[in-house]
Amino acid sequence: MINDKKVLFSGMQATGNLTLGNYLGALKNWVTLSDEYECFYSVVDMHSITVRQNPAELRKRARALLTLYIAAGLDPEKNCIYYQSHVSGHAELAWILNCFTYMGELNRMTQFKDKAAKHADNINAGLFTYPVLMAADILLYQADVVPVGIDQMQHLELTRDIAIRFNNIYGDVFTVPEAYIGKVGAKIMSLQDPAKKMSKSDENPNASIYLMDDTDTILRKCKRAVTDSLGEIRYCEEQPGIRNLIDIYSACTGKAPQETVKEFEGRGYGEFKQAVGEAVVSVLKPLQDRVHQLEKDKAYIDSVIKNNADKASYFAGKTLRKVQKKVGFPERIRG
Ligand code: ATP
Ligand code: LTN
Repeated sequence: MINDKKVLFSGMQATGNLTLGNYLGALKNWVTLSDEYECFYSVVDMHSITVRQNPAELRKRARALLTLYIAAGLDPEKNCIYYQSHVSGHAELAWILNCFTYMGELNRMTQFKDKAAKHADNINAGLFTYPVLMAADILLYQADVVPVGIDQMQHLELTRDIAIRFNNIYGDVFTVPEAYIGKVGAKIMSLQDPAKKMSKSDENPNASIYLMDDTDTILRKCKRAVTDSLGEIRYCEEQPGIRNLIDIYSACTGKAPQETVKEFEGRGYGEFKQAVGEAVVSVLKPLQDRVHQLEKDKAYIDSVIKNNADKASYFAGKTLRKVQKKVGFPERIRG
């Protein structure tokens, strides 16, 4: 608990351009949760280097992501928005937790298997221990809840196992975190293949709506979305393309899927796709305007980066010192 509130931790990697899926499935939920919890939202740049990055590009994307957190409505006075690499405690705790994690556990991680297959020329130890760094992120702040997509559940289960294992040896050191899976927009699918999730690493740019796409591009991508030949707007498994568009429209307008179905009863796909595009624009345009506004204020963003890194370091340091003592590291002599 911090300030009588439960603690929430989440993070995103600054790799690729963020999609509507990232916004509706993650960022938007974060904003809703930010009143109820004491929140830490990190730009997890240390995770990013598990695959090769262009340094200038990574720096640029990391700043853009941090700016986007604020533009999406996370108040940096209330939420700790910071770069993971600015708080050395993440790496320090990750090392200790590495010694409490088994090779067999890490070998079972499906994300590792996927990424190792994708980057066969660079299967580095960091990629293998990626979930341990993620566990360190979460446990360092004694987080109670962690909003994540379903794809990250396996990593969260591992985090819980590591925390419980550590607590069993040393007493109650870590809070054992729970996952929080949002309902609305939980899984936005690709516009070109509704069997696949919309993903920022998709090679086909028409498959995803990027958060910084302009109005014409958004409308065009929605118009070209793959649907079916049934010609009826229904929310069902047999029409995954239409179902996905209903999900997008509903998430953008705040309506329930059934309400959306009623609204478009008897109308054609062309008209519906246009409405979906407009609903997306009505959400993304103000977000983009805020991003551009914030980008102009370099000093403000710099102050957020500094102040929040200090705040995160303070809380991280508390846990880290406790853990170091428990495992038997000699106390530092100060003064
Ligand atoms: P990549 O393609 O690089 O794997 P990604 O687009 O899948 O990236 P992540 O960085 O893995 O995104 O995820 C960031 C957050 O956004 C996670 O909480 C994840 O669950 C959520 N998210 C990603 N894609 C979607 C989607 N299509 N629908 C809903 N939520 C999503
Ligand atoms: N692995 C996550 C990003 C991530 C994260 C975290 C999410 C790193 N550390 C801690 C929640 C909590 C991803 O790829 N989406």
